[in-house]
Amino acid sequence: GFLEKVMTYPVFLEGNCDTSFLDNHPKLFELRIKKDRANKILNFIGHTSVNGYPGISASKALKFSSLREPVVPVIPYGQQHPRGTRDLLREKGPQGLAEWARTNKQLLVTDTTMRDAHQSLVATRFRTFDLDRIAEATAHLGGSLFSLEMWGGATFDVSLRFLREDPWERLDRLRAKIPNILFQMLLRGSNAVGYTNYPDNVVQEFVSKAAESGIDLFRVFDSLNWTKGMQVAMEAVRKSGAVCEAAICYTGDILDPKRDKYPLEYYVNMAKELEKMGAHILAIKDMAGLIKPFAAEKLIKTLKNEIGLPIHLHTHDTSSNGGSTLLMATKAGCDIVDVSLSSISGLTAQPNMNALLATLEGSIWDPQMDKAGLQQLANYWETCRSYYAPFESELRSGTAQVYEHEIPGGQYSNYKPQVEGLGLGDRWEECKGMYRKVNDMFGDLVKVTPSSKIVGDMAVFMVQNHLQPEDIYSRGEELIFPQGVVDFFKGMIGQPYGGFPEKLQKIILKGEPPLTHRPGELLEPVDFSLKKESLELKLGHQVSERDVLSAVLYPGVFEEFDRFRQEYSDVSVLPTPVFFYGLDIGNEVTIDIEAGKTLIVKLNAIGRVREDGTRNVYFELNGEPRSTTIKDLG
Ligand code: 3PY
Ligand code: ZN
Repeated sequence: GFLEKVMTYPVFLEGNCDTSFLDNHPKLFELRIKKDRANKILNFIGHTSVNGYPGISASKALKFSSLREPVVPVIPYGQQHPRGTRDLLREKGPQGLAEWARTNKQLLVTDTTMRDAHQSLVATRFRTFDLDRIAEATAHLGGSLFSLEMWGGATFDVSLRFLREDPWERLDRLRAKIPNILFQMLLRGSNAVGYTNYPDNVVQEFVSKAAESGIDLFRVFDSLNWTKGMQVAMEAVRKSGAVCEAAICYTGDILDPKRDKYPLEYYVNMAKELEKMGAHILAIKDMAGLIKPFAAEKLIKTLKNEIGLPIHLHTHDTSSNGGSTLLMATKAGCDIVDVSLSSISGLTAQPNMNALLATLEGSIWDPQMDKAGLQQLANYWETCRSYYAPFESELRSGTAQVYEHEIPGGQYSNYKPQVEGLGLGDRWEECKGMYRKVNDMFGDLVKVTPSSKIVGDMAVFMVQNHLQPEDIYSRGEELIFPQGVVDFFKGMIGQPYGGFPEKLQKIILKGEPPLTHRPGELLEPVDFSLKKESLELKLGHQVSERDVLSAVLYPGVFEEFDRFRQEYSDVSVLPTPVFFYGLDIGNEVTIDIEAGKTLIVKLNAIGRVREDGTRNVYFELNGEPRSTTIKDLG
């Protein structure tokens, strides 16, 4: 029974059981629910088989039977994990690790396959199922990676809202299988993993829980490069004992004298400030892939002379110049670079890891990694990527047009469907052009989540309403602007470098006074215990402290996720092909709902629609007939 379960629970046995023990391990309460777990899963499969998956149109949906199983590299049973950077962090601490990275001659490599690369190619849709299955092999074959970026950015939002899985559980599952490599996340400063400023204590609590749950390195940025918006997060990271990597977002072109708002000195000054603020590592976050190869060389060389921190370069390959950029940066003394496994690289994602390693072979920078092993990992992802085809953008090759529109890689794969969803698909070129016009109108901004989303929303609004910049100035008073745009001009995500364009600010705020303080100073702190009580009351069951954080960060979204989980149980156990596309008659799938408990599900028939819009779906579950009734939404 319950007691026995508690007494044999690993965390309990380790003695980590103060009063929050039961709150933090809701798995102990799962006994009751387990019985109808299979029914819930069948309901979900029936529903998806009949209605498809929300957000995937019937014309884009794939067939379960056309998708292959990936080959998971076999790691000999009992083989020890290679010693990795996480062991080094434990031994040396964040400062010592940073010093090691700075003085180490070989180039260090971060793999973004599990976060930014899929955010940028397939709108962050990679599921825990596919990540989990390759985790063990990644720990072994990628054992000499500097870090794995596997959390943060849009993963939180997309997991809860779209994939209906708990991002914290993803972290737990990967952490359990990858104990040796640093886990890195992207943190949007005061916007945490959301799109708006949160109260300071929310950012602090989030960082503390994320570190406790296994994040070793936080890349902190502010979407306007406003260092005041990074301070609370950076201090929280340092306090947690994790590595504090502070990022400068790169925009414009330091080699173009006409783009003089962000010259070389701008970046040097900000780097010095971040060093003073306590960064262990400095990141250059080139979210749109705008840093050209010679610019990277110049910037890295200068920064290496001006500051004493190791430098971590992040870029996107949208132009297809990414490989050249990384090579020039490496020659200039860059310490760490972001790349992704070949099959999930290029285009709006990171440059190709396997190709970069081949380039460096035999040079003084050669990280001497397991190339054959990394190829196996790439092969695994090549198969998995096919499951996510409906989320691919139609970009087929690199494009120098990115130097014009400046759309971040992580936004591109969302912006395109956003534009299509509004019926503006045939005006895509116009939308990209308007994005740049809005940027210039807003005073040439750093564009990265959430400032990039504001520019995108304004551009779409203008295209939709057939407006040009001059119309905004002449008839702005009568227009109702998107709320995000109004909030931005109010100062709700901070202050842009060089200030707001005043005339436009007056028009958009319609006389309301803007904020000049840091929003976090004005936002009421969240009372977490009160929030926990009200959430439990609302949901009718116990929640963990991590659930409370999810609910605070994503109000409404978390509650809906929870309702979904009550109705269908934990769907992260489903293989991706059945999760997105359901089954056709005669298809069979094997589902491990937990260790030692397997469901073999075969779809036998789908009944006719009845008067009330429902249908019966007939399955075979582990050889026994089962049926379920679902609502036909078509
Ligand atoms: C994010 O904030 O999600 C990003 O990837 C920014 O580049
Ligand atoms: Zn990025």
